[in-house]
Amino acid sequence: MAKLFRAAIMGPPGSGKGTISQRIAQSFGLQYLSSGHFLREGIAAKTEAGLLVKTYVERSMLVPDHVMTRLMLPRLEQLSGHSWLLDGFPRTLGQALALNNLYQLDLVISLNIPYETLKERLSDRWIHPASGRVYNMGFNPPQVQGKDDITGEPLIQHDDDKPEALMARLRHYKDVAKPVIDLYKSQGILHSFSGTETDRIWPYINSLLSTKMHTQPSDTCQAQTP
Ligand code: G5P
Ligand code: MG
Repeated sequence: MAKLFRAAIMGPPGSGKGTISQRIAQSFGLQYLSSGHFLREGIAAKTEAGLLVKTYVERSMLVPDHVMTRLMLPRLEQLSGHSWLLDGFPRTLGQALALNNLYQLDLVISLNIPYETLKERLSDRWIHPASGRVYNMGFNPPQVQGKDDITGEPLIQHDDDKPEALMARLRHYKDVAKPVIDLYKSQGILHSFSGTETDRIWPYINSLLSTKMHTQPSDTCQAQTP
């Protein structure tokens, strides 16, 4: 039986984690779990967990570690027997250590996208609040302007995607992510990708995954796009 493959993708808000994760899941058949999507589903369904995390997610603040791990780790247990990719979890050192106690990741992708690019992307971003579906007016516009493709309901823009709020979120991301990145670097599983376009980063990630999923876990060289 092929060895199970476990990966995570990290990056600031708007860096393309979701877009790239969907491509990885499609191309490599990994089960894909987005922490943000999972939380928004709970909020929309008004589950106990959804009510607990609502105020954090609506203000783009990190949900406390003990809540996050209590929600995410049982989900991973349900995926035992599958290869998986985590998008947006772990985000803090506490979460990374809790995950590390249960699973050894094979690979972590870290996206380094310039601030100006993130600002442009997020100010162009529209969301269908009930489902969490995300559109970008330039990159992946809805079929009908201002309307969700599936339900036809109106799309909204997030207050936290305004430039001042965004700058604070990005600074916070860097501070919190640094020890997580250092941990995965020390384990030899971190692969960083820099660039301004997802379509140009994707071939490097595609080729890395193709290699990694067909080699031994001890093969852990550092990858960087030019
Ligand atoms: P999320 O849902 O993880 P964020 O803010 O980290 O939210 P987000 O917004 O989901 O990240 P992304 O997934 O990195 O961004 O990027 P994306 O959605 O693929 O792309 C962003 C936009 O750019 C899209 O419109 C896309 O179409 C467009 N785009 C992509 N590539 C390109 C390109 O090349 N060119 C152009 N022009 N456009 C492009 O977390 C949400 C909240 O949940 C909580 C927190 O409250 C968080 O704020 N949360 C957690 N809290 C604690 N711990 C955790 N582990 C948590 N996880 C989530
Ligand atoms: Mg996302």
